[in-house]
Amino acid sequence: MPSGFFDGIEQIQFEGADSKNPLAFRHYNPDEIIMGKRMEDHLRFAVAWWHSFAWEGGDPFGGPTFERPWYPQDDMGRARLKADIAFELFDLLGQPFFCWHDADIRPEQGNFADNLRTLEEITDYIGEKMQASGTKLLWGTANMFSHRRWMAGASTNPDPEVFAFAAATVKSCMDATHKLGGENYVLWGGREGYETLLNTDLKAELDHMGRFLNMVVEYKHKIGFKGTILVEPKPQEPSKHQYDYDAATCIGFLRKYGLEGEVKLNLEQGHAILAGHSFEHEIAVAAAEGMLGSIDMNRNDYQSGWDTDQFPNNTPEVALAYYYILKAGGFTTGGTNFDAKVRRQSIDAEDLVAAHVGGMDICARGLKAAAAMIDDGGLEDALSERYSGWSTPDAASMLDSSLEEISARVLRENTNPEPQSGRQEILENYVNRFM
Ligand code: XUL
Ligand code: CO
Repeated sequence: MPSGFFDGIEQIQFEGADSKNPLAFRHYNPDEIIMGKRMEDHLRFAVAWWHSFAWEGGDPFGGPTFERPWYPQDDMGRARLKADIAFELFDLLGQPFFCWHDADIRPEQGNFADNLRTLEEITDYIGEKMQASGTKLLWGTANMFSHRRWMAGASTNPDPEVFAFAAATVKSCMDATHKLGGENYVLWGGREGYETLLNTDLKAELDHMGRFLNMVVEYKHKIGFKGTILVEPKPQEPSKHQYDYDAATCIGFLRKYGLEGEVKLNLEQGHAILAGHSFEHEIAVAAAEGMLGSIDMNRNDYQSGWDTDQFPNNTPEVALAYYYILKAGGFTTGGTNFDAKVRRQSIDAEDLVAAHVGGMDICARGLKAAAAMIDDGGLEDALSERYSGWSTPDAASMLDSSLEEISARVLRENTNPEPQSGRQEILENYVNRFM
């Protein structure tokens, strides 16, 4: 028996670019073949349990605005109802995956034993629903930032008992993810950072975080979890300074603690913007190191400077992100998780559906534009042309020589390179042809 929450909303269909139906896909056509692969298998969409079902519509100036039948979220019966309604949304959208934090799916009981018991109970319940619907788990993660115990961090907390609580919590979430066949396990260090250096032993905290992540990898192998461990960079918010600042910082951290072959990155559009980067920059940095894992798709409000987690609605931005993902070979275990929430005034069930429909459509449109650019090859040709000087044997051998040898040659040949145009506007105009 359906809950009635989505009454009046039919399963979303692909109706093509000319459709005027606000609850239809105009571009997301799961079976359409793009570069030899089904669109659904390229994009690997996931719905985020936290934004769609756990967030109640509050902001710093006011409390909840949403009224949902599964509130208050402090009881197992309502946690099960929330799961029922989540799978009703999945059935309407037909996206292949979802993601959760432990605290999204089970009530917070205030102690570890009860949190573990309720997590195990809801894991089994969700497992049955997954069997019935075919929707899969892209990743699970632990919420180690909301409850007050985490206020000074989880693995970086000055109190070893909080480190221990974090270790136990992550173990329970990895077990649940493994049980549900999750394809990745994510760690986002929301409070793994600091508010003020005056009370922070930065080196000790980094060492604890490095050891913690090694324990996660050791446990992954111990239980035979075949998914990918992902860390998610973000420069600040909630901490003033977060250790996983951006992709480059995370890559340096992973190398320092010997994890470069074990852990990849989950990159989020809004976090890239907060770090002063474009999304495609973060994707390209991770891809260059073979560490591109998965993405959290959203956008920030560009005026506010906050992590507003809005649904994506800008095709050129999304297209460039997928361009660099396709160039890197596309997703393996990763996918496109909508780490995005409807606005505080969007209180209807229809808003929740429409937000995902629009987000999926924008991503599909971006993917098609990205694939068309790859197919056309214009950007790749321009790159080859720009770097063609490096394909000569003389240029290549320069990298194996020394400053003295190079300097002697520059003097001998009296070289004086002629500047070349970077052709930025021409390339930007080229990209716009595909939007
Ligand atoms: C917060 C954020 C998280 C992570 C998972 O900014 O992005 O939702 O994706 O903990
Ligand atoms: Co995220």
